[in-house]
Amino acid sequence: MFNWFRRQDNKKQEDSAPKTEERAETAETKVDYTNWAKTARENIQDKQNDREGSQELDEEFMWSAKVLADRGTKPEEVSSEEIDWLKKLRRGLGKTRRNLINQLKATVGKGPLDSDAVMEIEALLLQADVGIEATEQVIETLQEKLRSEALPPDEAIAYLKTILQAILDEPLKKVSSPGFAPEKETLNIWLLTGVNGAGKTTTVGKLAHLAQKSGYTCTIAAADTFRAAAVEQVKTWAERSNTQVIANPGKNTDPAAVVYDAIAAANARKTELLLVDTAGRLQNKKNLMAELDKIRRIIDKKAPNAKVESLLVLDATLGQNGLSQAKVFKDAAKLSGIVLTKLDGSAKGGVALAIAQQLDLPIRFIGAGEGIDDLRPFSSYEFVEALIEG
Ligand SMILES: Nc1nc2c(ncn2[C@@H]2O[C@H](COP(=O)(O)OP(=O)(O)O)[C@@H](O)[C@H]2O)c(=O)[nH]1
Ligand SMILES: [Mg+2]
Repeated sequence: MFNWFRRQDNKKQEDSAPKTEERAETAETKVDYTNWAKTARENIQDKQNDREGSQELDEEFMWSAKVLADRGTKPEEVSSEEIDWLKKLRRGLGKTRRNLINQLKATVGKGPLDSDAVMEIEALLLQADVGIEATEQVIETLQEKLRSEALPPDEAIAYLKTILQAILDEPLKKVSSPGFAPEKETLNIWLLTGVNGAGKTTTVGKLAHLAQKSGYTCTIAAADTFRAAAVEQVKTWAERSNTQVIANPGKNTDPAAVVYDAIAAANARKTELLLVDTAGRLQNKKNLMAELDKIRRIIDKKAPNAKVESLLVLDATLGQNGLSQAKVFKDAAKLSGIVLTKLDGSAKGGVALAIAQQLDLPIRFIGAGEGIDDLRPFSSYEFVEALIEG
């Protein structure tokens, strides 16, 4: 069974980002992408018995094929779902990319950056919501490189990509494993936090689906007891992936009590992944943080051996504005990672860089649509390729 949480494993860039030269290598010198894409498409069609909606060899397919080929994937290993996801990612970053890429290419390709060019790039990155600090870091690194050697446009862009990827990967240096998969035969508890409307409940639903597809047993704790409709919403998602939901039917019940019950249920049925949906709003911020703290204490007490992760869900369309919220949660919820949602509707996709740089937390999942399949583990490589194509 394919483990979707580990889809990045065994791919070469997880160990080291492709070198600038590798990234700049053209189709002629490296892989025959056209051939790769054709083989991949034939394989997908064989697997699906050529059913309706099979992949076309269009621009999106070619781009996805190139990304996968460059990561060391074999055309025989590729599934239609994987291609669909990359297409979604690329489409999701379309708005951000279109604002960024053409102008960036024109500027970076001119050779050693003069002060006008630097200002142009700075403005472009800020417009994409990369944030001041991360933008400065990019500019400085780029300038340093271009001062020591004049790069042709392709290589300059490729170098820029490695800088961006390095910023996204920086927070991973502090964590024990670069991947983010639940541990088999162990209770993993993932707490989803964030403000109202960020996409927590949707993310819980999508994660339950990924867990089911990847062969994990999963339970959901409906611990948003503040909003009346929240439990129903979570149940609707859970039905789609056949996941058990633990909820308390009473009104305004204690979320920590729901988590308590959910841990008992999870232990009884040997659940591997317990997803905890939480409220994004209470009477005030202080109450909300106190509530999260209480949930956390219940988990530590009732499931001391569980592998606990606390994920903050952030809405990408908010861009920089989401960051200040994030800082509040970071202290209270002992965050271990970020889920970035709504990339599909955002022209501010660059905010991923600001998040990595300012919050110093790895992005673990990204959402690029409202459908159940529209969430996948984050790959800095794919993200940067989709952000700055070419
Ligand atoms: N376009 C898009 N919409 C999303 C995504 N994730 C969540 N949403 C939508 O955002 C709204 C709020 O989501 P919800 O999960 O209820 O947020 P919560 O309040 O944090 O639980 C819903 O209408 C979702 O369909 C995404 O990745 N893309
Ligand atoms: Mg919710």
